[in-house]
Amino acid sequence: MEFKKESVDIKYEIGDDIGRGQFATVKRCREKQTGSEFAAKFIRKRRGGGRRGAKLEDIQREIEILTETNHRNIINLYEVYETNREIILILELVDGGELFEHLSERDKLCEEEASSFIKQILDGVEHLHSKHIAHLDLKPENILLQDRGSTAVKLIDFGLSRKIAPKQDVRAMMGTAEFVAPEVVSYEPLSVATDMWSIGVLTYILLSGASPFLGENQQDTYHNITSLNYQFDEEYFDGTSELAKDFIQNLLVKDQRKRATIYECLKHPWIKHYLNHYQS
Ligand code: PIT
Repeated sequence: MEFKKESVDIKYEIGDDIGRGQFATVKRCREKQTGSEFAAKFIRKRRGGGRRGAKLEDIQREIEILTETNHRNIINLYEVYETNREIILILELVDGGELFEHLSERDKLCEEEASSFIKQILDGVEHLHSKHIAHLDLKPENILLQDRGSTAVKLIDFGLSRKIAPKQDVRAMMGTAEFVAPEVVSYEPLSVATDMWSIGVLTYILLSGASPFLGENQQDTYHNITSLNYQFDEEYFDGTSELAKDFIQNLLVKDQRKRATIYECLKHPWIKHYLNHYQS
């Protein structure tokens, strides 16, 4: 994708902050000619040998992945601008807040609602995995609701995403402790299966409001992950269907090769027939 060198505010009126990351700020913006709204992600470039700002190589990788994807459950990228200090991504505006906030207002979701969110996440992730892209940072903060009151979701934040061809050796220690797979903790090769673990954690949280591996500190959490130390506490899973627990159990599997794939998850009865077996 071409990086435009003219100033972004010739074409767009830049509005309020709607998000913030380590090296980036996301602002609402409006295309002057049409009045259409977008989100602009301003990423500070690393200059010289410092530690402030994102490496150009990492920004480029993020943009390549966003350019390659095109799916209703994945944020769309329209344009890229470049200045001396920043790279600016013009993205689809998703205005309903994080799934994370939706959850904190609701404590936990009924199975119908949880499985309809998970189905959409699976659809987006299937698109990624079919292109050998691993998201590597799936968590409720990176899942946005389309509009207030909407239940349509989109995946964001491809800052850690990687294209991982089969047999390619990609290792990394990153992501949020609660959601990372055992292979991340033990610095073993990652794959698209690394995302499937996170989907297991996400499903567990949506259904119970509790986090399966969260410990007193990060070290505890990592220990719980590598020793597969979790259970379906009756306190939180009272009334949850066996089908839902089976779905989670197929994902929280230590061996990546034995973990359910995206295609297996899409065929799981909890996903396929979610409208028929919820209890409210
Ligand atoms: C919105 C609204 C919002 C945040 C975003 C978009 C962020 C999008 C995003 C962030 C990334 C990335 C791709 C998209 O790689 O509150 O419309 O880090």
